[in-house]
Amino acid sequence: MRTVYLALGSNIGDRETNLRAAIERLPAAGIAVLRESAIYETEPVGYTKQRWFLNMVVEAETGLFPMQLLTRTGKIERALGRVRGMHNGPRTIDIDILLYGNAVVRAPRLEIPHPRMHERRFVLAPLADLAPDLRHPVTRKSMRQLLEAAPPQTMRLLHSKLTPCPTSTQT
Ligand code: GSY
Repeated sequence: MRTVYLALGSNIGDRETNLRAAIERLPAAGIAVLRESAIYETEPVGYTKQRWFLNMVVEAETGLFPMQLLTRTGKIERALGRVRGMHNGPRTIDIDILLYGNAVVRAPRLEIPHPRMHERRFVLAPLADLAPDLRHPVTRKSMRQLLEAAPPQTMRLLHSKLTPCPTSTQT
C-alpha cells in the first residue's frame, strides 16, 4: 500500500458538489481516503479569463500501481462530466496525482511527483495543511518550504475545518 496525494480542482457548475462527488467515488476505485484538506477558492493560473477554482488535496492509500491510479482517476473525471477542451481551460473536475509515496515516475502520460506542483500555490497550500513536513522526493524540500517559495496567487479559504473521513473516525 502507498500513501498518495491527489489534487482536486473544479471551476464549472456546483464546484463544491463536484469535489465531493469525486471524493465519494475514490473508495470504489480502490483509493481509500485518509484525510481531506480545507477547500480554497483560487484565482485561475495559466488561462486567467475563467471562473475561479475550488481546490483541495486528499491524502489516500492505495494498492494500485501508478498507471492504474491514473486510469481510475481519469475514469472518475469522465464520469463527472470532464471533457478535454481548451488547454488550461475550465473543467468540471480535475484530479491530479501529486505524490505516490516516495516514488519517481517518468512515463509519457504520467509524471510523479507532479511536474508543476512546486509552482502552484493552489496545490501547495492545501497540501501543506495536510503534510507540512512531507518532503518532495526529488528536491527533498518540505511542502512548507515549497509553499513559502511559490509565486504569489490570490486565494481564500472557503472551509477552514478539515473534514474527517468517515473511516478515520471509527475506533
Ligand atoms: O490542473 C490544474 C487545473 N488548473 C487550475 C486549478 O486547479 N486552480 C487554479 N487556480 N488554476 C488552475 N489552472 C489550471 S490549468
